[in-house]
Amino acid sequence: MKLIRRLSSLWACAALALASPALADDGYRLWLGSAREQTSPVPVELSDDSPTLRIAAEELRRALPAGSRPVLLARADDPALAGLGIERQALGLEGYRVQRAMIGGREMTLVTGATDIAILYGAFAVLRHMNSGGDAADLALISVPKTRLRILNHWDNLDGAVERGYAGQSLWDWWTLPDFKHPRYADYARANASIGINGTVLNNVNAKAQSLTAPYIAKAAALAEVFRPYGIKIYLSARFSAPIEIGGLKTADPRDPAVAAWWKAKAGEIYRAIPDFGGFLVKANSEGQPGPRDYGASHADGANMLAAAVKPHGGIVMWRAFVYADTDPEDRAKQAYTEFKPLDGQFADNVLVQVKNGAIDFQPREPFHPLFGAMPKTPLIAEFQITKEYLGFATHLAYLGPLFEEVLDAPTGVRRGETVASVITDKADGQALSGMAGVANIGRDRDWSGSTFNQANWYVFGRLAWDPALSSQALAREWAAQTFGDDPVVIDTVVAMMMRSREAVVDYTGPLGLAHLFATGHHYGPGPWVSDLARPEWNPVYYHRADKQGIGFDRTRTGSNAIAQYAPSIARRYADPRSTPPEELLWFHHLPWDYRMADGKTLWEELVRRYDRGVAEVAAMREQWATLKPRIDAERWTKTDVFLAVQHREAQWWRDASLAYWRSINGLALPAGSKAPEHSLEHYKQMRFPFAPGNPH
Ligand code: GCV
Repeated sequence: MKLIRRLSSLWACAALALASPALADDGYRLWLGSAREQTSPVPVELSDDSPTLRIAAEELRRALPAGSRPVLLARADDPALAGLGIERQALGLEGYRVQRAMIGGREMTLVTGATDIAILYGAFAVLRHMNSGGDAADLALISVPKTRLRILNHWDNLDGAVERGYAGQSLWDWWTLPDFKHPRYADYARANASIGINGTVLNNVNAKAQSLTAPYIAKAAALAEVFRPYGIKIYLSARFSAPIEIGGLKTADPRDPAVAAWWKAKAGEIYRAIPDFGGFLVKANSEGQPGPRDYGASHADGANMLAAAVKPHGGIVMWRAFVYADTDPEDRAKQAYTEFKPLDGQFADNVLVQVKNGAIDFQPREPFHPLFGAMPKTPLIAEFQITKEYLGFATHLAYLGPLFEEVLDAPTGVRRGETVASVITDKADGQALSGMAGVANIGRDRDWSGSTFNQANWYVFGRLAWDPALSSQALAREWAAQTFGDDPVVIDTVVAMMMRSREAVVDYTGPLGLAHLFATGHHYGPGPWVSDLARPEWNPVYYHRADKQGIGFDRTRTGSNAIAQYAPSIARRYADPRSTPPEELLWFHHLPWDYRMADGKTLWEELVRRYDRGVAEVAAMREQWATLKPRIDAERWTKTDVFLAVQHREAQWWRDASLAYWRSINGLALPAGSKAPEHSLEHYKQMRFPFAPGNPH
């Protein structure tokens, strides 16, 4: 009996070893599964020939298990499909349908859509289905994207550095382009197409005018050629003063006809090289960037002038609403709304206003931006940050699905049933443009995103941009299964870790609605004490306003009254600390340290409890990950294990430094059971990180 048990446990170990990848996995393949060694690949037929359909066929041949039904890839208007009742209109240009069908007397799996790209999306949907536990025998998939534009924003500089990038140098090797098209460019496009991303802005919004010169247009055109069969359009960030810097003009005033003519000619030049160029993204009059306000013109004047230049070619302009000025004493959280809301209705029909998810800057938690719902006559595109500028760079594990979902699901209160998601998705009656943009977390690191779990943030962004109604938890499962294989223990454990991870970061960096407490420049470690920077709103003390009596930013009527920028029902909720969700409490209220929370604890006790909870969550993640050691390849397991140890140490650092500082202000003792910070406040204040990655210099 003993021997049998021993043999069966040996067998179990061997089976586990076989089931888990024997070879190291460097993460390059992302969520796309490894190709099967196919001795007799499933027949995949094309009703027509095109580079895109060939890619779709190749993906299916590589991945479908032998013995699956033959597949037909056919456009929805193909006569062979007549009689199948496919509603072409309902699929739009990018929607796909996958079903079992009798075609020419044979039972086949049909993958169809109005365009080749839709069919490619359908092919990837089949793979997703199969690799996340779906059944090949019963394929019936249908999906139509809810947004038109699903775009990555690369903050990549021409010298190869990536602003707020933590995964190595820029993917684009500008030096060897346009001659050498590195194979990773196609792999990047493939990964994006697999999750429905259909556009990419190649260069940083803090743009150099040179990106619009002939040599760089040729380089962008080479990338566009690689991306085209994958349905990915190229966009460029445009520097508003380019007519002066590379055009020899004396002004960039959008109302000057010579300036408009220069942009028109420039657009013509770009479209001759890239006929399907998507258009421009612009950061204007923000953080030192030039813009129309330099000439007394409005953001609408600037955007419309550029929009007129690309309009004849079918291009668009994404004009960022991320503006705030050091000359403006108004609460920074209010400035974008104050500037843009009055411009509603003044933008050309090929302009979208690009609005960050919150009114400050990609904090681990921010209430949704009040511009959502406030500009009904203007298409808005929501901007999220996939790269973790404020959530521990590449090393900390923070799955951003719940953050994206929380914002997308937020009711605006403006119209019945309206949410942020419904503002930025296609409307039955309305604007032709809609979309989601994500600041990419992709670089030249072998695993693309600096860590395995960061790949999940790229993945969830694409999937939610396709359909914001998808659940972040379901997407975590989908990603985990495709990334780590079908072991249910791995999937359950990984998903549990992911779903709590973002809240853990909130807890150890800025609980209860505190925000922007980061050290200067690099935004990595804590710096709640910082008060010496030139602009008031660059200093953490501006945001937390802590003094002996209390803490928090009063954004009610007695303070900056930022709450008045929300619809009345939302403003009413935020007006009273009792009805403000605890997670957003100190974003909206300045409260005494002994303010009583709903459960009777003081604010101070609750704050400390949350810092401790954040550190404990990371400790728990480490323990959970440790249990997976025998089930995951050594390379990915070890990297995550080491990163979790770093995160644990740094969560403790965040908690200790923050509490040391708060105590220096309020003089309060720590609640019973809570450990004193390891070092003095001075110690934390002295810490420096001169070479932290991603920091613009
Ligand atoms: C590209 C924040 C970041 C900057 C970034 C800016 C923006 O301020 O720290 O690096 O600049 O947002 O979104 O324009």
